[in-house]
Amino acid sequence: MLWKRIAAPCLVFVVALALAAPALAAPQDKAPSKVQLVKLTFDDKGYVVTPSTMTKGVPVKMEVDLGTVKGCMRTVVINAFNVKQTVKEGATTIEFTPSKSGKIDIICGMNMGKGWFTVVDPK
Ligand SMILES: [Cu+2]
Repeated sequence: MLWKRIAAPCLVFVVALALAAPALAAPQDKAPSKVQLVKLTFDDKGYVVTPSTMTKGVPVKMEVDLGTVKGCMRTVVINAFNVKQTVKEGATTIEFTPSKSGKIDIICGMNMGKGWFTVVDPK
């Protein structure tokens, strides 16, 4: 019977495809590397980063609070990571990846406002 000779290999092929499909469909890109969310505010002493410790090599999203960070303080400079960004309404996130550990300074564009945070090596 001809149909059996054709159907059997066909069936094997279909089963093999079904088994392979989940592997093929699995996303090839790795899970997105985690992001460190921090907040930048300003008090009577200067910039305040919360939390004040970040991990080296992990991308940072720094959300700037326009309610306390005002005027020229909105030009945020982090020389260690080549960051110089002026935030404004609708664009309050500063993104960078800490490439070295230690005490990192934040200053405003005119070197008036000051603050700092700490970067630690990954565990
Ligand atoms: Cu300033």
